[in-house]
Amino acid sequence: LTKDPFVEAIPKVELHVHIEGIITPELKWKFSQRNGETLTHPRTGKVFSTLAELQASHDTLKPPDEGRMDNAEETLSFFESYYGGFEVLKTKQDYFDLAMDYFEHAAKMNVRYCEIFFDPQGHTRTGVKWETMMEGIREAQSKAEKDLNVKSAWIMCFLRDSSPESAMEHYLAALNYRDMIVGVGLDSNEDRRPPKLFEEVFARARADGFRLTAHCDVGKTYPLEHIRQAICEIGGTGAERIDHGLNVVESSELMELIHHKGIGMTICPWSYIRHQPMDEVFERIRALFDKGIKISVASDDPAFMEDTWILENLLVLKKHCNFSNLDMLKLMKDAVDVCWAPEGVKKDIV
Ligand code: ES4
Ligand code: ZN
Repeated sequence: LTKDPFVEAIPKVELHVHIEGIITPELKWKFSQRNGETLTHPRTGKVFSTLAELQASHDTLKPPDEGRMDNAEETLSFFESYYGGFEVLKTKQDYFDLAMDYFEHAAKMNVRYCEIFFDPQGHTRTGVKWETMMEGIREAQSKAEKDLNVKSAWIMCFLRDSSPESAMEHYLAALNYRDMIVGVGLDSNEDRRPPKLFEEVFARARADGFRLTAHCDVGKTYPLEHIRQAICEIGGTGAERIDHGLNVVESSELMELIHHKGIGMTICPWSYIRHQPMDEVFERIRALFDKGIKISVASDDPAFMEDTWILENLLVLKKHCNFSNLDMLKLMKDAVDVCWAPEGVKKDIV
């Protein structure tokens, strides 16, 4: 990707990035060394005795044409590796450093405001206390605002492959930190887990003043019915944004609804290129844009997508959708429109 001073300079809003998607092998190594923990392969139990070994294991997540070893025993699925990585986070300092790593990257790319996903259920199950996690990320958030001019809010995601009861329990616990949290979402494995399963917690969150979003159709194709529930039903009248959901282009009815309701779609090109043909990905994104749907481009999990941040996602999109500088500005303006910052903050971004 060639350098693009115009895109670099645009003040940015990032609305789809997982704090746990920042965990690189380098950060894992740093935290485990600092905490005196041994890192082991989750399947084989083999101890990683060097950073290079850990990096090699992480590399197995790359798409098959990039040297993936097809050794079934050693090759972890994306979710195994991703959620397994939470194990390295033990202390408030770990959470602080992780969040600062994101904020420092964000500041360099002129991100002025971001909404960052976190998956509390993935952390409580490793035995981490809410306070450790929340106070660590809270301190990083304050420091980023003060020293880096990056403002932020958090979106708590429920693991859709866990139970609705667990989601509700975590929702209630998170209310102690509600000043930090702007919305709730749904992530992890979508297989046979439609959004309506979580209606109780979505309805409660909406009644309590949280904004709603949900991941749809990540990586694989899931039923359009999941998107329909997300945009029409959850929380009573449907979510205000959807995360991914590129397969809506197969339904003119859903496209119409998203457009009509002014629902924002967060789009993370590098996440799709891993699984789908380039042409198809960019044709689909182009179709959403041409329809006038509000798109917000973001990075999803930079550590798992060969170090691609919001800037690289914007650049690959510009190139393959043939977007002009003006189109790129339109994308950023739409991101501001669909973000959940207070009006005063929105005015400062643009
Ligand atoms: C995720 Cl469904 C999904 N895809 C990619 N990254 C994720 N992080 C949490 N859920
Ligand atoms: Zn995501």
